[in-house]
Amino acid sequence: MKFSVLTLFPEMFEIMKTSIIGRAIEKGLVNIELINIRDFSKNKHKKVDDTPYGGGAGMIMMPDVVYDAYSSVKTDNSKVIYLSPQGKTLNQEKVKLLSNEEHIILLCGHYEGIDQRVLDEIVDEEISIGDYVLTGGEIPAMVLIDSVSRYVDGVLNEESRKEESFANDDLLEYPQYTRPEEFHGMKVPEVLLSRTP
Ligand code: 4G1
Repeated sequence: MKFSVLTLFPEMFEIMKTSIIGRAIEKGLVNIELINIRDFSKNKHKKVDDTPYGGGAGMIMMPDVVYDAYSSVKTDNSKVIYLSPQGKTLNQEKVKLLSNEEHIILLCGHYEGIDQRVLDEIVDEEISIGDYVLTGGEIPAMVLIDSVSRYVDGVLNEESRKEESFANDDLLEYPQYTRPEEFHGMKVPEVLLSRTP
């Protein structure tokens, strides 16, 4: 499964090379292509944003720069997702559906957002990770990549997969314990002691 991330801060995604997703990348199961939107600025100062028509605070990302970044990665079977607080909130059902996509292009906003015209032209779907204010769409993009990649064949070990259909999918799990049998005076429930570790 391939993700192409359009962002002003590609370095933020280095963290994805660690842990389970990192291993999936090494195995070639997941491919994360990072596109720095700033590379598509035609301006000599590499400007990517401008003041909003109608006034107001902050800056808006310019449509042409975003469009050119998009054009550099789009194929005939790409799905373009704009991470946005206005989108429908991501849930596990949506995560599963997205795992069937071949190529997902993730557009990350910064400042006060992106010029509406380029969004109208290129975005297939707007998705939010929740109702709070963030400084950019990068962390939401990583949340989506992490949650969707778990469903790509071979990313999780067999154990986690089997457990998944019973426990995680219901988002209902029992409290978990490991050694020691007693911690700060609290014991592992008696019923669990006859079973591993
Ligand atoms: C108005 C939160 C603006 C934020 C109302 C969840 C938040 C992307 C998300 C904002 C963002 C509320 C998300 C806000 C996000 C452009 C740059 C939008 C960052 C931006 C409740 C800033 N899930 N936020 N605006 O946070 O991108 O996906």
